[in-house]
Amino acid sequence: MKQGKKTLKRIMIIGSVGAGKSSLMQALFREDQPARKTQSLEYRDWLIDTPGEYTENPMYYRSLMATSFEACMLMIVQDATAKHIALPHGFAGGFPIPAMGVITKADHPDANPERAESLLRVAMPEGEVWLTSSLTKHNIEPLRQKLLQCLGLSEADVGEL
Ligand SMILES: Nc1nc2c(ncn2[C@@H]2O[C@H](COP(=O)(O)OP(=O)(O)OP(=O)(O)O)[C@@H](O)[C@H]2O)c(=O)[nH]1
Ligand SMILES: [Mg+2]
Repeated sequence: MKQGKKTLKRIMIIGSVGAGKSSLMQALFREDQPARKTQSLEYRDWLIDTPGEYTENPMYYRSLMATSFEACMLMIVQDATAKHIALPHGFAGGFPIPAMGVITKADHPDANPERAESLLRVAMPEGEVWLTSSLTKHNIEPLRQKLLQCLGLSEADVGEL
């Protein structure tokens, strides 16, 4: 293993309540059980899941910022069916790490990926945007490979975490 468990930086997931962050995390971990409401910061092997309230309430921004020092990438999750984004203009620029966007619920009949991308661009003017579905698993495996690459981990490393 290249990095010890204690020093491994993780991917930090943020986004509105119900945006699909925990479902996405479980899909990325190849797990099948449905996500439960996230109550607090949840550290997994190479990801940090956050409650949507942390994204929606500026009172928690300080906590998000502090947690981001344990991460190497900010993943901003946007629900493809949502008409708003909870984050202010240029939010990603306030973090010491690069950001990427992930649009969830691509399978949904009300999904509007173009709208979701333009909403994401409010908070995150630069960086890759991926379209996914945790239900159909659209783009989940390619995204997993991309994230592991960012973390400098191989599938064999992940098995050892
Ligand atoms: N159709 C569809 N529904 C999804 C998808 N991902 C999540 N959902 C649904 O969206 C709801 C919220 O999903 P969660 O993963 O719990 O959302 P979250 O962002 O973790 O929410 P908080 O923990 O409250 O911040 C659940 O009912 C999921 O089943 C998806 O890709 N497609
Ligand atoms: Mg959650």
